[in-house]
Amino acid sequence: MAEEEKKKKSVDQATVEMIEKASSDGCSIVFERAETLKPCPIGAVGSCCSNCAMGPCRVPLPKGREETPEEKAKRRGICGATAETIAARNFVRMIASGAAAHGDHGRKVAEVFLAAAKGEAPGYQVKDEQKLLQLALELGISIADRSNEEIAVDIGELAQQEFGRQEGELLFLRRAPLKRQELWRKLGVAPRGVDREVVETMHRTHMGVDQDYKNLLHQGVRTALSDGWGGSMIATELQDILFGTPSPVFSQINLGVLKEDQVNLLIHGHEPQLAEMIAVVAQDPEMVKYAKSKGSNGINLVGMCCTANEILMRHGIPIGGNFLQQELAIVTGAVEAIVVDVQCIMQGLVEVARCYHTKVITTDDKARIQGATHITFDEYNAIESAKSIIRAAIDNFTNRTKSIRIPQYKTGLIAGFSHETINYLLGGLFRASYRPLNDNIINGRIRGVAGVVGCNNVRVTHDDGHLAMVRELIKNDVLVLQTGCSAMASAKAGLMVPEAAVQYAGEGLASVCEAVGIPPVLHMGACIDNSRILIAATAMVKDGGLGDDISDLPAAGAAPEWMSEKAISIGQYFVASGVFTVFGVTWPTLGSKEVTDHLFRDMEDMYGGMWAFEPDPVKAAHMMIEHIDKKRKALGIDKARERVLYDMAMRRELE
Ligand code: BF8
Ligand code: SF4
Repeated sequence: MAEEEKKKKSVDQATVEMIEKASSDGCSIVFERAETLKPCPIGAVGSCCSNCAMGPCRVPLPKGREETPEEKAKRRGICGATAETIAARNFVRMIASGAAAHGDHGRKVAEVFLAAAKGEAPGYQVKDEQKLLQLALELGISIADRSNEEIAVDIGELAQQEFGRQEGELLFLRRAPLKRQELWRKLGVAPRGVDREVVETMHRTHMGVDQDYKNLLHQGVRTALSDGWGGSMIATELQDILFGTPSPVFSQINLGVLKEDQVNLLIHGHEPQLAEMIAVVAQDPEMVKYAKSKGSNGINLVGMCCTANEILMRHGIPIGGNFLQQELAIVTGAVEAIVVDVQCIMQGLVEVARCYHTKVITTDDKARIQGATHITFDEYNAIESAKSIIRAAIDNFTNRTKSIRIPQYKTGLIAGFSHETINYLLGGLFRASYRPLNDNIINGRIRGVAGVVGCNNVRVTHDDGHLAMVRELIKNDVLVLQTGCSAMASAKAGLMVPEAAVQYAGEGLASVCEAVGIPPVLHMGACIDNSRILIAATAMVKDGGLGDDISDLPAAGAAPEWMSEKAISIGQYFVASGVFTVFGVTWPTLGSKEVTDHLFRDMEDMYGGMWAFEPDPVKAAHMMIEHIDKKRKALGIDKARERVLYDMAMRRELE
């Protein structure tokens, strides 16, 4: 592989080194598969329908020119479905799948939560009493003279009902700014139950049902809202109560956190109930003793993908890396077991593991992988389940074969910026508020706020899009909130420590970060925790001075390296909540101008937020900044920023 070619695969040195090692070990990984398997250009833009057995029908646009009206009229599937219908159907199916993934995660948390409250899931109990009581009050559940468990049972039952709710609307919609709630009701997109919206989308996109692209996209919005203000939010809230609300915590990230002399147990996936229990049991002296009996120096627990974010936020457990590094962790030759549950787990792991001694252990009965070892993680017998998983990893320590090489890269980071933490850090324990943030936005030191989230995608240089965008934003005084694999990219590059403010942020943002002692880029958790960003945005609105709806805020969102259907659901609920949201890599409706225009333009008139597509991350950052400035102007605070900048120029002259 030429040096340049390797550089293009990743900007992360640990990743580059392991790609090289994989190739010299003769082991096929995602970066290599991406070279031989190119994306289908027709499917990539949403112009292929496979919803019935008369197809698949491909309806591509003519290459390199506009289509004629005659061509457009003929661009239809066998059933007569237009290119618009096909693109819209594909798009809203992505939303349904993403919302289903987040929703099912939320449902599982609710189940464990309820079981824990009833005393049926030993090992789990309420960790954050304050949040439990607050949520009970919010949901109208009586707390007088009742035990935490009794209250939790009521909350758990109510949460479960949200999935199967047949009519009315999701309870957490009430958390949004009033104006936003009214808009959703007026437009008819306030979601009923999470399951109901997902099922209806699947029904509507079945052959021969909904064949009006605007009507399809309308249902897509409703489904996405059932994710952001439903499934994901339920997951985040109940996880916080059960496992603790995150607060600032220091840790380290990148493959260099693996330890040659210890049993390395990687935990990968999304649902924290497994990871939480493994984190506890791995510290059990009996387990540590067993690990030592095999010649190791202990057990090193390392996270991967969103599960990593969950246990990082709550326990400071180090992160091995983001999505495109999952196979590479195995390539180090030092991983005894990679324990997985659901979502973003590449089937390729099993093939890569065959090159080394690593055991891939699946734990969720709904997510098995051929060739992996399956050990069911039973939440009702969690401690024992966790023990047998850890024992399997320990037993594998003596089987190490291939040369071990752990890339010596790891970076420090501060994580744990939940909504509660931000509120407290800014306002103090007794007067927790977003006031200082709003004030600094109004006075122009902070230009605005951006959520930069989402995946890695092997079709673009690993981590490059995230870093280029985030650096550009903070340089221009935009405070960045992050989740998912995007957060990990910034953490690896050293953007999530307070010192990064002076080094990379504009003077205004840097001065605020220094005063409060926070990094310019805040880690808010896993992808389901994008619901925390919705809550933070709402808190900003409620604190006053920045308009009366999320769409008034000088804010924007982005997923520069997205790949998952979950990302589309997230993007759509951000847009429908009033946020301008720009995606990179590729855009799945480009096969239809009408559908794309509806998402990119009409939605702004409808929701005050809209989609955009820009593969160049720096250009995308400037689109976000432009949108932020537009909102500042509408709020009448654009002049304040000019004054702040002038002051600084003057200050420099004086120096
Ligand atoms: O839920 S950012 S690659 S790990 S989908 Fe997957 Fe994307 Fe990573 Fe987390 Ni989110
Ligand atoms: Fe083709 Fe229509 Fe069947 Fe889709 S639903 S595969 S467009 S015939």
